[in-house]
Amino acid sequence: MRVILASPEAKVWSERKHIPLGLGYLAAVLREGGHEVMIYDAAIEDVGVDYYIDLAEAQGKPYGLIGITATTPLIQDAWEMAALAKQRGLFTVLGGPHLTILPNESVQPPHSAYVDYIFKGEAEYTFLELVNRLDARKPVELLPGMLFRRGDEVIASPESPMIPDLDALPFPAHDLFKIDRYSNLQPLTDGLDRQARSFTILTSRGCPYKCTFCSKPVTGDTWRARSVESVVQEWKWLVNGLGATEIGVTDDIWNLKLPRAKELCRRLVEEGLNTVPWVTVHGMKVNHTDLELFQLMKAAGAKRVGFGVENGDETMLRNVIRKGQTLDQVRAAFANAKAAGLQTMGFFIFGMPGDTEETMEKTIQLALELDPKLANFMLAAPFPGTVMYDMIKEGGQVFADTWSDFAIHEQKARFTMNEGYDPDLVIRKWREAYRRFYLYRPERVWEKMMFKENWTNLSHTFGQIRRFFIGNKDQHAPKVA
Ligand code: B12
Ligand code: SF4
Repeated sequence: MRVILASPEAKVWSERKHIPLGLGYLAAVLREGGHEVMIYDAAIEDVGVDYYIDLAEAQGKPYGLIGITATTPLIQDAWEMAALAKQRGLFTVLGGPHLTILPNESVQPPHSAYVDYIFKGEAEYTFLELVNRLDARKPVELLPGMLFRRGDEVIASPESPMIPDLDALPFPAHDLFKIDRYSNLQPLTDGLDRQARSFTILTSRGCPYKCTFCSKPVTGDTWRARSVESVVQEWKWLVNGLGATEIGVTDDIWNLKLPRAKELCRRLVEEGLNTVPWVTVHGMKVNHTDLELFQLMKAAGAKRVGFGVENGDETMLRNVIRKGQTLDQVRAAFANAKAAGLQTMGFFIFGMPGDTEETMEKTIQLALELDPKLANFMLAAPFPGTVMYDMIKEGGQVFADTWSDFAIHEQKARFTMNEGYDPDLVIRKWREAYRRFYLYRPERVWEKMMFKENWTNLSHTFGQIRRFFIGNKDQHAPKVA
């Protein structure tokens, strides 16, 4: 069967265009199963998915099915895409994080009119099985993790599959991505090549930690690793076969097992793969690092490491965020990474329940003290299924009207708490953090001025200034009755 795998555009995150790796995995498995697959990523396409559907139809090789991925803020776009594909007669299948948390919603009216099947969890094998059956015109039966509607009845599997042996999977179909259209992995930051051929790689899936803001519907609290050898082989294909000039490790926690992480670095050096710079896109966990790891990473070609710091207050970190790390461990990780010659990045969250002027001030102070190359300050967003969401449901109020309001980088307050919480103050402190980190320090201003991209792309530069330092009038929290 000819299949389109599609991702809607993340409008709120226009800066970072990464390959949707989950679709790459699904595509690889379908391809091995004998199906013909196209990956459509709205973030990098100039035309709608209907263009490709119509084109294939006109060429007499129509697509039979579309599989659409969705995170929570993108579900509305996923529904719209499914409706469009349904009008053209395709089977429509939805999967991904949002469908794993709230699968039922999409098999209810009005969505049931255009969504045929839902998959929860890691769906490589189950999705292939469905496509095989539809292709062979066999009756569809319930598969693990699947939901669908038969008349008035919703047929639903309680499972949410996870692939036990990641080495058994083929490498993602990296060759199907229009890689020239993706921006580099961290274009918000200076120093990496904007025109890089940027691929991402997953060396493990999941994370055993239980940070209260983190939404991990697909993997839960598991951690499953690929063998170092399998990772090295994929890395080799990216560098030697596909001409990667930048690689991003996008695991939740690739360094959970320190010896394995070190072994991977050593193997990259042995294979001569250390000539291509790589970054840990979403961060490493500070309490699973030491100086030797950073030195080995440096030798293996790593350029920049990111760490989830989150908050500068020890009690917030321990009791509210439950990060499982101390401020001393944070300080040690930054010091060691810098000593090894790596650029550092820090991720900080503003406005968790319990955050006060004092704790947010401590967060700003910590960011200034750690002084990473890049500080990324985010506003807390309560994703359904997280402990944080439950905290707010119990003792506060969520403001979001639609799922797209959950986008992390839409800079407005999404909730308040009944006591001791001021959403307007949160936004003020968040903006103050950006000003104090980037604007009020001459060396940082100088650094930005020396960054060519800030002059060659002025509309982008002004957009960033407005977004981070000035803001929009409508960014106040709604008044609670
Ligand atoms: C890399 C990444 C990004 C990258 C690239 C995203 C992209 N183009 O795909 C960037 C930085 C751009 C990004 C942006 C955002 N991200 Co992001 N991202 C990730 C990260 C770290 C890895 C994604 C990944 O490759 N996973 C590995 C693959 C194998 O898993 P998967 O994608 O879930 O796919 C499997 C299943 O879900 C399922 N499946 C997925 N799609 C489909 C479709 C069909 C048809 C079927 C049958 C099955 C299926 O099968 C796949 C194979 O097993 C995850 C965390 C994580 N560990 O997943 C967060 C994560 C997905 N992101 C998240 C969020 C919130 C966002 C943003 C919305 C942030 C924002 N701006 O507000 C944006 C939205 C962008 C988008 N396209 O959705 C949340 C989602 C939470 C939620 N409840 O939805 C996650 C889980 C992080 C977290 N813990 O909070 N992200
Ligand atoms: S924020 Fe990071 S460390 Fe915490 S649970 Fe999520 S993936 Fe794990």
